[in-house]
Amino acid sequence: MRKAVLLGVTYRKNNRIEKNLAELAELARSVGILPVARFWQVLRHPVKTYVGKGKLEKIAQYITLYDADGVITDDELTPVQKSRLEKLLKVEVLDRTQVILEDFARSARTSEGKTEIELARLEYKLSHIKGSRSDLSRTAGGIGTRGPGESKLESDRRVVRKRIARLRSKIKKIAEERSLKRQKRLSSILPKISITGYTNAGKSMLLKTLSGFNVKSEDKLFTTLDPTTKKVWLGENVFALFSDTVGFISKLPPQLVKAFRSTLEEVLDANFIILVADGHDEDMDEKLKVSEEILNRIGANDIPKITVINKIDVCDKLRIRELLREYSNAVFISAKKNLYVDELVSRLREEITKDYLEREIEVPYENWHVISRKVGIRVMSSKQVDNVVRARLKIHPSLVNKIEVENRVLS
Ligand SMILES: Nc1nc2c(ncn2[C@@H]2O[C@H](COP(=O)(O)OP(=O)(O)O)[C@@H](O)[C@H]2O)c(=O)[nH]1
Ligand SMILES: [Mg+2]
Repeated sequence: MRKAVLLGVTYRKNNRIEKNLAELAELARSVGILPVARFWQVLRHPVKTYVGKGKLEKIAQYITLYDADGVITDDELTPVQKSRLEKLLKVEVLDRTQVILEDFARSARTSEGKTEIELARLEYKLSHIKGSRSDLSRTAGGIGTRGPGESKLESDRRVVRKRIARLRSKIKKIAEERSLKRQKRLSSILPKISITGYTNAGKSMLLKTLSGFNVKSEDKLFTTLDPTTKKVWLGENVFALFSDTVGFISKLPPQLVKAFRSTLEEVLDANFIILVADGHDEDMDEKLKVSEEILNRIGANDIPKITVINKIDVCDKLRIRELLREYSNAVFISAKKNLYVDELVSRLREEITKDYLEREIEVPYENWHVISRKVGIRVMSSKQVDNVVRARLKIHPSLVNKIEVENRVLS
């Protein structure tokens, strides 16, 4: 699916539906689908075609007009609703749950997260095989294929159930190994920073802007990393690995809570957490509160965290003043317009090297390029005098001994 029309229903007149559709639009974009139009309808009760027949005619026109090849619904559909919509609109139909699953699948990096998402996908599939029996028998022949017989359905379900059982035991094993691996990664000198926050806060944009801070991309070692992790130069020879993470979602289908959690648990591998909030969103306070609760619940409360309020380019003066008062510890940026991102960078540089030890050393010039590029050494200042370089460094505790032994320490 490349271009989709978004569809929502609400059973009460309220303004949530517009926000839900806006969030759905962002979810669609993040999985590479362009939302071309949005429709919603106030209904008294659910109907078998999700929205009313009259509305569907209008939607069909828009599908043609915009050359859309699909429809995404804001709610999970029953198999009956899905097949009726596809039949009437003659395009592929996805529901919110499927798009979220796809989004999660793109964010998951650990095998635990990936497996958990595959499990959620299979469970979705299973519930849709189940429901499809009565549906198919009623519409058999009408959609060009014969409904599969009972035995085929039974065997389909058995295959899926078997796979689900296998995945469950795999997840158990992975979880046991994880704590071990985590220890190892945390002791690495190159810090890991997780960018977290609600969908649409600007996490991916921030990662993109930060990537622009790289002076050169000579670093072959990291070109094989997945696209959601970037090694970023923070100045003074300080580097960090930044990872985009799965976004929090307002209307998270209950059956996806587990998959979401385990995907999010990747942040437990981080040395720092950046919590991005959309300063232009009137629900920002609430969303920040929920985000912090979720992070605490997965056990991330002991990881240092910086709150970043984004999109200040579209906030008016009054709003900014209000935010400054409320969130005096936050960093205010526009990731898109690259406003104050350098301030965030220097704050991170300080955080990362907080426990580094300061030394002034004298290094023969021919050794300088090795030392000045070593991960774990922050170069505060340096001056070349004849054949030696005098430098003020902040050094990762694990490297101090080696540096002191190999060079002349001035102070
Ligand atoms: N005005 C403005 N829009 C932004 C800024 N950062 C991100 N956006 C927009 O917000 C939307 C969501 O951004 P994205 O990075 O995909 O959010 P994510 O879901 O958190 O990864 C996109 O339409 C971006 O163009 C910003 O600093 N200012
Ligand atoms: Mg994103």
